[in-house]
Formats: sequence, C-alpha cells, structure tokens
Amino acid sequence: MIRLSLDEVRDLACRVLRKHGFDEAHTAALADTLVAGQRDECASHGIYRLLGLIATLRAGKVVPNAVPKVLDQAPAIVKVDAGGAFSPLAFRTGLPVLADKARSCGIAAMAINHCVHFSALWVELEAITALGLVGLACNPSHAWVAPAGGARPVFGTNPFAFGWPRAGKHPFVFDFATSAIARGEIELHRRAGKPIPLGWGVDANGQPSTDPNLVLDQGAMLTFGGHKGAALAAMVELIAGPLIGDLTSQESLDFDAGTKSLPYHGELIIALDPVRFLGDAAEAELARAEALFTAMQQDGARLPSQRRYEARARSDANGVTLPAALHADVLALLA
Ligand code: NDP
Ligand code: PYC
Repeated sequence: MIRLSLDEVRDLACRVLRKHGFDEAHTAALADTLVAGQRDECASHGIYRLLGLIATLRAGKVVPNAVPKVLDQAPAIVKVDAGGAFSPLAFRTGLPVLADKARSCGIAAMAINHCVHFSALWVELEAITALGLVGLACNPSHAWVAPAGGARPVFGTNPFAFGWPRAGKHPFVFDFATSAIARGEIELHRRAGKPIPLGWGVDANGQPSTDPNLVLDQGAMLTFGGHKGAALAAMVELIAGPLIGDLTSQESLDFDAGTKSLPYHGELIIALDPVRFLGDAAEAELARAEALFTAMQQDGARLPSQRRYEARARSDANGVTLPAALHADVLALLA
C-alpha cells in the first residue's frame, strides 16, 4: 500500500485530469469528488475511478470542457444540461438554483441531463444537507443487473440516496446501489484476484457465481432484496430516465457501443425545505428526529454513513492508502 496525504491525492488527480484536457472547472469538481471517495474509504468510487474517467475520455465518450447549461423549467424544476461532460460540475452549477426553488416551493427537483456518471451520490446529498435541506437522488447506469427471477441484465446498478440534516452533527445519509453491491466493488475484487460472495451475481446460465469475471463479462449482477430491489431499480429507471427525458440503462449501454465507458444518462435530485414545510416549528420537529437516530443505535446497530465519517476522521488525520498497483496505474496516466 502507498500512503498519501489528501493534498497529494488531490494534486495527483488534478495533474492527471489536466494532462488529459479537462478544463479547470471540471478538474476541480472531479478531483473533489474522487478525493472525497478515497478519504471516506469508499474504494470503488475513489481514486480507482480516475482509470475509468480517462478510459471514457480516450473512447470519445465524454466531453472534457462542456459548460453546464441551466434551464429554469418550472417554479419547482430546474434542468441542467451537462453537455456530455461528467456530472459533478453540472450538479455544482445547478445546486444553488435547486436550493432557491426548494426554499420557495417547499419541494423542488433538479434534472441533470446528458451527463456521464461515475460518482457516489452521498457527495451530493452532503452538499444538499449542508444547506439545511432534505434530499433524495437517483440515476440509472448501464444495463448490468437482472430483475428478480430473470437471468439477463435489464437494470443499471441504479443508486438511490437520501440525506437528512442534523444540527451540529454529520447528516443522516444513506446511499446504496439497488444491485446487491456496486459494480465498482466487483471490479475491485477482479483486480485483486478475489472471489465475490454468493448473491452478487450469476453466470451466463443464470447460475449463482463467485467469479467476478463470469458475472462482469458474461452473466448479470443481482438486485438487493430480490423483487424489492428490482422494483426500486425499475423506479429509478423511470424517474431518472423517461421522466426527465434521458436514457435508461439499456439505452446507455447501447450508446456505449462496446467501449466499456462509464454510463451516459441523467440524474434526478429532489430537495425539500423543512422550514417551508414547518415554519417556526422546523427546529423543534427536526430535533424530534434525533430520538429515532438514538433508538436505531441503542442495541449496537450503526447509522448508515457512520463508517464513512469515522474513515473521514482517520484520513483527515493520517492521509489515505492506495494499493500500489492502483497507484502505479494512475501514475502511468501521467506518462
Ligand atoms: P454499500 O452496500 O457498501 O453501502 C450502502 C449504504 O449502506 C451506505 O450508506 C452504508 O454506509 C450503509 N451501510 C452499510 N453497512 C451498514 C450497516 N451495517 N449498518 C448501517 N448502514 C450500513 O454500498 P453499495 O455498494 O450499494 O454502493 C456504494 C456506492 O456506489 C454508493 O455511494 C453509490 O452511490 C455508488 N454507486 C454509484 C453509481 C452511479 O451510477 N454513479 C452506481 C452504483 C453505485 P457506510 O458508507 O457508512 O458503510
Ligand atoms: O459501481 O455500479 C457502479 C457504478 C456505475 C457507475 C458508477 N459506479
């Protein structure tokens, strides 16, 4: 393992991105997202993703310098056209408009269109809760996941995330793929030459498999919770696909045309303003939520994101570690 400070990780990411032609605005937004993933020990969405970003650029499947275009679609709806670029700059650009609309209407939605997507959604949920808003976000990906009872991929890994602001504390955030696990995690098992647990995927014959190669290249991933995860995955396809005029996971895979680039589609983000819902009672009502969080933890259970926040504190103090092979692969992008 190679140990690096967070500044060194950011510098490395920025150097790679600039070298490959990303403009400064995209470089900053992408580096922040990648460093956050590495810092919170979310290995599948940290610096590892830099390899996918550059492979996608080399395949001609992402625009490195598109300027996001904001469209005021309706009193409670903002659209941001990412112009074929990665999504973080589009999110960053549209967030102030989404927040204004949520404060004025109580609830508002942001559709990001025509973006290439690679990031963990909790990064965005934390930005929304930092503004005192409750948030939800979801997006399709590529059709890699079979519906419960099926054997062939239909859905993407379709993450769904929720965030709730807490006074003086880290927000309550959960963020999960509707597949049993993010695809990136299976890719990391393959890189490490490790088998995957049963339940993550099936081979080409629909048989349960622990071989990441068979699941990634020939078979299909599985949803979490059987038909329940499949229904959620279908919901994500619909509300972050046709509802916002963007691609489903199958359409994204068709657009990919075998290049194995990162998915190209849209994202739906919803923000709710507790003050608009509750007026002067907002503070007291949100304080009541704390009893729920206390009860959830009383017998040893932990809150979602707690592991991340603990990892963040460690990384802020000591920096992060990268597998030497990953570090070498990233350095090779500078050659
Ligand atoms: P995990 O299964 O690792 O974790 C999902 C969520 O559950 C996290 O909020 C996690 O918190 C929480 N959690 C895990 N274990 C526990 C526990 N024992 N008690 C309470 N909470 C727990 O994530 P996935 O593999 O499903 O997804 C990983 C990431 O991949 C996500 O950030 C997602 O956004 C991203 N992704 C992005 C896609 C894209 O298209 N952009 C596609 C698919 C996934 P904690 O982090 O603290 O462990
Ligand atoms: O890990 O499933 C995944 C994923 C898809 C796009 C970005 N991450």
